Amino acid sequence: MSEDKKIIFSGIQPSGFVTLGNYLGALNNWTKLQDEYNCLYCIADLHTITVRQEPAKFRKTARELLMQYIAVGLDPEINIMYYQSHVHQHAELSWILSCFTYMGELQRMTQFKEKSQKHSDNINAGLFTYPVLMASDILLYQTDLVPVGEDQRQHLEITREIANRFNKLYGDVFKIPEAYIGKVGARVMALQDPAKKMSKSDENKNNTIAIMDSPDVIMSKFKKAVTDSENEVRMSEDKPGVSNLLNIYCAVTGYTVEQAEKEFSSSGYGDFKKAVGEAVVAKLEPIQKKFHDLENNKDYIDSIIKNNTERASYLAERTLSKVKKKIGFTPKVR
Ligand code: ATP
Ligand code: LTN
Repeated sequence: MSEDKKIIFSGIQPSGFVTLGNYLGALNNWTKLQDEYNCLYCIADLHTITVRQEPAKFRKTARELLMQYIAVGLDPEINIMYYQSHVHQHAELSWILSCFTYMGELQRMTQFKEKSQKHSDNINAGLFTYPVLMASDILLYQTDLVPVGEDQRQHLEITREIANRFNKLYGDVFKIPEAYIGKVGARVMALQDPAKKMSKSDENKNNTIAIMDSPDVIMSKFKKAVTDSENEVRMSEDKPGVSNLLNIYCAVTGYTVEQAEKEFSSSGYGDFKKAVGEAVVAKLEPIQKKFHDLENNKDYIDSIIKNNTERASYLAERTLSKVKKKIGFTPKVR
């Protein structure tokens, strides 16, 4: 890591195949940052167990997520990409910071409210303290910027609160991070229900496009996407389905909304949806190819995991040991 570059940290949960929402809201933006910043990207597997996982499938999904990081263009020699559960400092700092976080703050988190509604049979304490673990991820690396989608903004705010609170008590221990939210693709909505965000753990697979979906599947999901009773391709709050498709189209092609509206000014929804599907298929094709190449390269992936875990652990330990000292824990006798 070069000392003069700012630090970027982010993560994605291995809770399923990466969606077009994750790609446009997060991964695609990350690939543009790797030269200018020192970037760390974790596979947030500790966060994932806030919802029950089937062990074999979980392990496979986590491995595939790392391969998708690489396939979208994140260079594992430049960026530090690793599993959160391999770096024990995350869980340790999370306990410490949970003692500097108030119940009231956590109760206000919309993700907690949403997830506890969705998993009403398993509202566990981890789901509640999820933002503290996320704050620990970020603060461990003295992060300057956190590129995430709009849905994570609130978690960033609480991270800053916790860091400021800690710093006030103990001096400048943590860098105060800022959210870094891309404009295009910041929030991709579910195709069948554009009032909610596209989410990789959604049970209705017609709501999501996985970046590994085949061209046929992608085309058919766009064909089924909800629009409205008009037949006018226009960005508008009262046209959430069409607006979402336009947003996707612009994000993958690089066109502005005005350009896209003009392009489809005399098209019906059928043609419009087909064009959106085709643009997405074209964008994902090279990613899918790279992913399949990586599937045949087990040793390479293993070596990435080993090296990057070591790099992350070293940095994480620097902050954690400082935190422990400041708090007044008794030093180990060597
Ligand atoms: P889950 O379904 O398990 O909650 P998710 O698909 O919502 O997963 P996360 O792992 O929580 O995704 O998020 C990974 C990254 O993708 C985050 O930076 C998040 O802001 C971004 N992201 C997630 N969903 C969307 C979306 N629909 N639009 C834009 N960005 C998104
Ligand atoms: N909670 C995030 C994933 C995540 C993350 C992080 C993002 C875990 N740790 C640290 C940014 C920084 C999510 O669900 N998108």
